[in-house]
Amino acid sequence: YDGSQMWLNYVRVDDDELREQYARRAGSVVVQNADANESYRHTPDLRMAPGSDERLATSTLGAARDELTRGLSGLLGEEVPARAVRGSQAPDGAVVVGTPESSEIVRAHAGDLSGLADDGYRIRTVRDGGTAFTVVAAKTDIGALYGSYALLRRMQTHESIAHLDADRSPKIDRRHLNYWETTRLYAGNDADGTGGLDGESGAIFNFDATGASADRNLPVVLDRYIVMARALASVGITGITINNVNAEAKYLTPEYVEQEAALADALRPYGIRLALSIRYDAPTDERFAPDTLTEDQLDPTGRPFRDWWNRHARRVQEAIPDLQGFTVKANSEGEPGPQDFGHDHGDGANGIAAALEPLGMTVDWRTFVYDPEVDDDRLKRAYLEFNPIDDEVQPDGTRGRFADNVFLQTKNGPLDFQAREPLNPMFGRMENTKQAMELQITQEYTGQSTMLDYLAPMWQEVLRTDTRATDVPPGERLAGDIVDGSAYGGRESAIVGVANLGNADNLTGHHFAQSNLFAFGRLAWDWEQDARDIAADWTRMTWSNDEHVVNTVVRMMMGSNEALVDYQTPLGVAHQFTADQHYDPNPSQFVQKDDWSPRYYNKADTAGLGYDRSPSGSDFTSQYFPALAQRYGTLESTPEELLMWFHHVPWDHAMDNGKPFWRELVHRYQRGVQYVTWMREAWAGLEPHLDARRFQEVSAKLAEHEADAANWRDTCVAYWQEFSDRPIPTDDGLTSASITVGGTTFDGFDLSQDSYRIPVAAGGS
Ligand code: BDP
Repeated sequence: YDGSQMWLNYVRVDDDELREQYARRAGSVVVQNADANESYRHTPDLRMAPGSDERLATSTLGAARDELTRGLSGLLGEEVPARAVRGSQAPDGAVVVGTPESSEIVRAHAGDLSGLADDGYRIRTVRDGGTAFTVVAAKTDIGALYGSYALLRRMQTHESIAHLDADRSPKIDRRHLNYWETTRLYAGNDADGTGGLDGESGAIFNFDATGASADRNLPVVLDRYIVMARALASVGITGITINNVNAEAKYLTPEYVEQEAALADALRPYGIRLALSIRYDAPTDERFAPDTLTEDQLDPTGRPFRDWWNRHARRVQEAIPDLQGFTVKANSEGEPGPQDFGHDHGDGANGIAAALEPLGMTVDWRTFVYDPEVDDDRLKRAYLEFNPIDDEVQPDGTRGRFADNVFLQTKNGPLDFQAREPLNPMFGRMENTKQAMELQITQEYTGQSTMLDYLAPMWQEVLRTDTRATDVPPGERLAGDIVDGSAYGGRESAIVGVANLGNADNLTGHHFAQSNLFAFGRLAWDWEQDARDIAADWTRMTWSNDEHVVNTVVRMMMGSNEALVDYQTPLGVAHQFTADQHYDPNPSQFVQKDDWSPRYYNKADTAGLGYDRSPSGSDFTSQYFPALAQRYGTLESTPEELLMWFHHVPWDHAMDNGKPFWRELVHRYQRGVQYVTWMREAWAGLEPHLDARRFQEVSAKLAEHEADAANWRDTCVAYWQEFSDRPIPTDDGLTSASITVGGTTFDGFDLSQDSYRIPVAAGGS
């Protein structure tokens, strides 16, 4: 098996008793009126590429029916039929899927669905006289599809389906992906230089405008689009912005829009809506001639700008009626924006929002801005620019200038997707504006497609961070409460993941990278779910239900991010990557400008290491609510994991365990590498239980991972030692692990202590 079905690989359940139970409750599929609703396609000649294994769904209920027959046939090891049934009587042992509108059986047997969210679902075992069957019911077709996947997941993970009664609704309304297809900047790691940002082997979508217009043979739909759509729907993803935030205007041209429309048609049955990243100054692009604006017409408060965007959004909407809207990166890393024309982000976002509002579309306006020319500390800029707009009193007395169809899209941490960051202070302190949290699924800074890093524990840590908002008791406003809108009375909410899809056979490059896409969807649906449970589900669905395999793989996954933190960014020293590549360590590097340089972040000197952001330093800490500001404000009260995010730590500073900082630091590097060694060994032991191809591919990655982790340790420790001027610590008597710095090998890590062998996070939680 090559991983190409991701976690939707339906293998026969080997436990006879369980399989028989499944056959009794899910032995046939009934989806009434599955094809009634066929307003799905706008491209008349849409078809799959020749030789495809996948097929185009005709409707959302049709997709549910097809997935269930396919999935159940695989799980039961025999053909499970879809049956046509009229009336409200379900056949014994069937799975019945639908809404009260589409299905008489659902109407008669599913009960009152009013407590469900529009895209929530109910799964229930129904007994009716002598028959028993399983109902998957929802208010909407897409809810019914989500419920179908949830039922399949239960069986893929070998749970009982004999007595089901579950209602599920998502906590976050919009669960969106951003896809960055142009990532050549990070050349170096992968053969083709995509740096793991789009999985491996290039971009997932194959837009080719020349081909399309030349012979009209395109657009065709590729198998991997459908696998992607099925996989994303199975975890409840609602949309995808298909092009990089560093946007190219070509995505708005008719040649591209024609193909985007075909893609949208193919994904629509799965509830996945497209959105586009746009360039703020696209109106001046000559591709749109003669309908172009001049520079001085880019004033976002003016008619020409707003009308232009309205016209062009309308044109795209004609081809893609359910277009979600636009994602905008403005005045960020050299992208054009309203500030180039004397306006702020509020005016800019509102200008585009006004153009989209009549079309029912939204703007996701990113807040990833920084400018070391004006700030001593790059982290401060976003809050300084966005908070006053959020706080501004409006003519009607309310606060906040951002329009209703604007979401500010803010990265989880204040820097840039490091393996560990404190929460971005924007969460909680932007009370009058809708805010989407942006997480990076693709492993740009977390080992790209070489390192095994299960990111869900980190996301969980972020979403469960207490903002310490002043108007509620501690523990009552976690970041997740803000992201899901509940902190603000159920305000419309969104979460965004930067996707890791590519055209590798398994779509993500590293087989384990699939778990991050899976976990993002699951946490986006309900951020209170546990990262460990999600890992267990994924492992069972993807690898095996063998308990030994599940335990080992889950354990590997659960400690993997902490291990990466240990050898890359221990105790809060962030961004030590070689510039423009973001994979290898380079702590001594200075490039081009301060804040692209590792040295800007580590501030290594003979006194210590780390960035002082306390009130006596850059005072970034004061952007948090007072209780958090206080906590991060002193060396003593800052959690050790974040120490160097907020302080320049003296080499001899006493850590919680009594050791001097220097010693603890080196131990962390070593611990991280040892964890990777352990993962490689643990994986090797699973060979008899796994299919050969995937086993080999992961083994090869783990070997590289181990070498690269050791390189991180050795490079960083060697550089820090130039400043600490202290020997590499050893613990007497107990050796077997060693660390090599600058060609010299040091023995002597105390391996008798579990905490050095495997990070604490790996065992219990
Ligand atoms: C950085 C990436 C860069 C992105 C930027 C962003 O290196 O390519 O464009 O984030 O989020 O991490 O805009």
